[in-house]
Amino acid sequence: MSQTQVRAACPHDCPDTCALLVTVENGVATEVKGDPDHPTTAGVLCTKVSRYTERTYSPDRLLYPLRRVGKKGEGKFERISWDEALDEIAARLKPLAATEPESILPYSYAGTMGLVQGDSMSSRFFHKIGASLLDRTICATAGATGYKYTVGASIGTDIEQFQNAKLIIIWGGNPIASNLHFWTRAQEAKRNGAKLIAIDPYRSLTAEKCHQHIALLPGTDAALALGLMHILVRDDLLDHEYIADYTVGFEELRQRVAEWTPARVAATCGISVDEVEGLARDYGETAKRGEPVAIRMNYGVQRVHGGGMAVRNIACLPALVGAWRHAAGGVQLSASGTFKKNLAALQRPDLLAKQPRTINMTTIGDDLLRPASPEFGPQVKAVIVYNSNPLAVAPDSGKVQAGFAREDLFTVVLEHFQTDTADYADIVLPATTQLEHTDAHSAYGHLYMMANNPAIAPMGEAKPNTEIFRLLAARMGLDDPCFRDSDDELASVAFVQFDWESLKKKGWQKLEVPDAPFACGNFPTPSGKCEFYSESMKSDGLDPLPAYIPNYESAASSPELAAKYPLAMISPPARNFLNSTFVNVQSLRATEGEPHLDISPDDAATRGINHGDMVRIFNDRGSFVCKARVTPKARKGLVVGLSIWWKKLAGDGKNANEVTSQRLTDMGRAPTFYDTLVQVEKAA
Ligand SMILES: Nc1nc2c(c(=O)[nH]1)N[C@H]1C(S)=C(S)[C@@H](COP(=O)(O)OP(=O)(O)OC[C@H]3O[C@@H](n4cnc5c(=O)[nH]c(N)nc54)[C@H](O)[C@@H]3O)O[C@H]1N2
Ligand SMILES: Nc1nc2c(c(=O)[nH]1)N[C@H]1C(S)=C(S)[C@@H](COP(=O)(O)OP(=O)(O)OC[C@H]3O[C@@H](n4cnc5c(=O)[nH]c(N)nc54)[C@H](O)[C@@H]3O)O[C@H]1N2
Ligand code: SF4
Ligand SMILES: [Mo]
Repeated sequence: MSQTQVRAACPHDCPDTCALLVTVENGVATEVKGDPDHPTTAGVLCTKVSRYTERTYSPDRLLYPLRRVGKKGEGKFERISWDEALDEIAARLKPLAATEPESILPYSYAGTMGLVQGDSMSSRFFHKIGASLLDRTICATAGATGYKYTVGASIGTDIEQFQNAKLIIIWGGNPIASNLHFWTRAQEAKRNGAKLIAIDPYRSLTAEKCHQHIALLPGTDAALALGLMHILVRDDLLDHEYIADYTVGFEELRQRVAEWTPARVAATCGISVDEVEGLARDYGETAKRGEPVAIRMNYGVQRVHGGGMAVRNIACLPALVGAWRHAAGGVQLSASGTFKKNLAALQRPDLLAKQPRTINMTTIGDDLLRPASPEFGPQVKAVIVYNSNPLAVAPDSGKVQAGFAREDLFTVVLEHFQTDTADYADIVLPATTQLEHTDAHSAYGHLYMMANNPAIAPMGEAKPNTEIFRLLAARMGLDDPCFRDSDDELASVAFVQFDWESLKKKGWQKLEVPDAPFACGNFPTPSGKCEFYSESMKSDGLDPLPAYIPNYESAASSPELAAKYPLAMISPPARNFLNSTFVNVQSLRATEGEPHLDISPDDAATRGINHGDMVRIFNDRGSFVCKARVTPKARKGLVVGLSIWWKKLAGDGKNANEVTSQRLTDMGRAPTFYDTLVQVEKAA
């Protein structure tokens, strides 16, 4: 019997990007475990990925190309050969590429975060044919933009420092579910005497385990941060030297935050004045004592109208109190900007003959239904989906579904499984999983470059995304030599200055960066300082100072809508799923049970809803049905539907995105999933 251990990396859209060790016996992967030597993984994987072999060897894996034989959405397909599949796709795409290439749209996100199987050969292909560009906004661009205006780039506190902080604010994140290895560090900090505070409208698994939980109304974080700044200034809990040396706009900021009295903030956020005052004191006084204060901000704060501004306001806090002086102080939203990725070499934007239009993935519902027009350009006539499941994950799902149901739309889906989206495909192509292909990874929650070596041969006739686009390029007659690069050649240019051969052997390698990135300023902003006042925002038509932008949908900003739909709904990640990935893994779905809606005892009582009742959640965009859990975890006025369910695995074939909207954030053109008013009633 032959047994080997292969070094790999977790491909999922999770900040932790764990280092994996895959045990292979006689060509079969028998175990996937965490590398004990990798400092952040420390030998531990989440339940999802410790079951990765169950997913890879699932009897439901797509193993052959398929052609649709039923109606769109019905899920009836026949097996065809790769030659037939490629011929048919080329025959459909060629005339479009020759006449109006922008009618072809790639649709992809982060099914794999790999730099090779993500966007390398695929981008080259779409660039060469002149397809529409996709604005990949569905997750993080609001926050990334707000952070960039303030700090300069997605660079922050190293996860490997958080255990040394004396105060950790977990702001809009649920790390027990979505950033497990950060939670390990926070626990260590707690054992070392740190206080943990969660800021979250919902009593999440994480909020439950912190010393304090501040349950503000969704979308009011920007106001809370303004209130904290007000108190820090009022009580002189500031690091004047840091402010003078490494920030711009303090005087303007001081005037702005004067308006944000604790009483006004408390009323805006739906919390008590004591909570605002106490949080400011904890933060400012701990910093004043010279102890590290750290914020783990996460994406939960930025899925609302003013999400970019909320991130910007929070990102101002560490500079005010000089928290950046400490390696364990500051804030982390994403570490992705620390990596020097070589996207131009991977994706070759130089292959573009001219700049095509850009379509925002968040508004795919409307854009698939849009006719040709001078402003929009040609109607979308072909969509190639890979690494994404838009039918389940994109907002305003009724429209997304109607768009994909268009008989005249040609849809190709590259997938591991027959997802909701694959049901609408004309051609489905089987893709390899992380155990079956090569990749190079950066991360957004730690500072290691990672290598993924293939552990097993591709299942059935599955092929890596890269190979599929290589074959398609050949079928389309694209003969540029760049379409012949192997996955190893692609991986070897993934980063600026690194050695792929040695990374492959070692599995991971830490970036060489200072422990405390902004201890002495050096912010990558235009001024080189932390920008309380931002000229760039001003020239982009935004308020140059921290501000509060209320939700589109709230009692305060839209009272008429709130009269009809009085409950704010959020739909953050379920612990055992990863977006819509893993929903079809039986053991993980069994742990999650079935789709639920958490509703407060008060809101349930006024609606005659009992624990376990089936309820209908609705607004003008749509509705879905699931089981109510009456629980004080949801504050009054809030309902929570942990996500993202496959529609076809939910009782009524619908999920939370039936009611979310396609409206965009204040900056970054991102979705507003958590800016949604609904009504809830007992289902008939
Ligand atoms: N297990 C698991 N892990 C995941 C994922 C998954 O689906 N499952 N998804 C991955 C991806 S793609 C991402 S982007 C991250 C997302 O994970 P996080 O960055 O942690 O963000 P969210 O899950 O959107 O929300 C986290 C918390 O924010 C809260 N929240 C909602 N609205 C607000 C608000 O207005 N203000 C504040 N302060 N809090 C709010 C929610 O109640 C939730 O508890 O996790 C990644 N990790
Ligand atoms: N209501 C609501 N909606 C949300 C969110 C929310 O919190 N609430 N979160 C949003 C966020 S943060 C995000 S990031 C998006 C996530 O949206 P997506 O990035 O679309 O994530 P997934 O749903 O996990 O779908 C990824 C798909 O890629 C496939 N895949 C994985 N690896 C490969 C591969 O190598 N090749 C190919 N061809 N396919 C592969 C998987 O099988 C899976 O079906 O959803 C967003 N939607
Ligand atoms: S999903 Fe996240 S926690 Fe789980 S193995 Fe992958 S990187 Fe690690
Ligand atoms: Mo995300």
